[in-house]
Amino acid sequence: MTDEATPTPKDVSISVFFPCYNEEANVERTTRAALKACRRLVRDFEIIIVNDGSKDRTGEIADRLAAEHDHVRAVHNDPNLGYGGALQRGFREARKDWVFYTDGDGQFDFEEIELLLAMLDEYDIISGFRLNRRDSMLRKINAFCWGVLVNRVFGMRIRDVDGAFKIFPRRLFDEIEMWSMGALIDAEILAKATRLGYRIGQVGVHHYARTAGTQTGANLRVIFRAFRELFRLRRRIIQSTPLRSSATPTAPTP
Ligand SMILES: Nc1nc2c(ncn2[C@@H]2O[C@H](COP(=O)(O)OP(=O)(O)OP(=O)(O)O)[C@@H](O)[C@H]2O)c(=O)[nH]1
Ligand SMILES: [Mg+2]
Repeated sequence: MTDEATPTPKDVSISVFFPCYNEEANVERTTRAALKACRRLVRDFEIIIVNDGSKDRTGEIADRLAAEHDHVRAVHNDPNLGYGGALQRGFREARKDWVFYTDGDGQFDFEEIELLLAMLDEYDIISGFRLNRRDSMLRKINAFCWGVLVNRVFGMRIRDVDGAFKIFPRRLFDEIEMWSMGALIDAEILAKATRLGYRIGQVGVHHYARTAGTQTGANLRVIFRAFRELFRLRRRIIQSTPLRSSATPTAPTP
């Protein structure tokens, strides 16, 4: 008898990656969660741990996990390149038809990739928005204002631009160059994809409190850098990225 709760793995090939900066307390758990979800959900996958110049044992643990599991690869930025530099590395390393990324600290549930996969027939990109953002009120207000600004600046309507739970067709990264080394990387990619005519679907996903490791994403240096980059980025994107009405769809994996 077939177990109805376990879907047949979907016929897609997917690279799953997550950036890790000083995540020695999380990287193993995150990798195991990614493996479990991918085995259940997709036919063909690779998992890429992007160790972003960590000063703790993250790199060593990532290399051990890669040696233990055929589907796992570890890549290392040395030195640390920042959040944008880490995402860029993951997107460039991806070899499968689709690329999914999330954070390496376990704040999202890999099993919810299923929600994104279910929308791939209709959209080119799926962007997850946090249903129950587990952050302080101040951080939520900052993020809301930042989101309104970014959407206005780039003419988009994305509910959670920085929600780290997105899937892209890999061919997008053959079409665009990525410049942002900081927190603006998500906005940059979505803005370029929008101009190039990629259809972006959105779905709510759950967000969990960080249970280990230290928070760095909200520090002031990161926020100031993002503001400075925003307006420079807008000028450069308008100059360099053509406006197209629709993108070529990703062919299903044979
Ligand atoms: N802050 C930061 N994170 C990086 C960097 N490179 C990779 N990362 C990873 O990017 C992900 C997001 O960073 P977080 O510090 O968790 O940001 P956040 O989720 O906004 O903040 P928290 O509430 O602390 O979890 C984590 O998996 C980090 O390990 C970097 O240079 N700086
Ligand atoms: Mg986090």
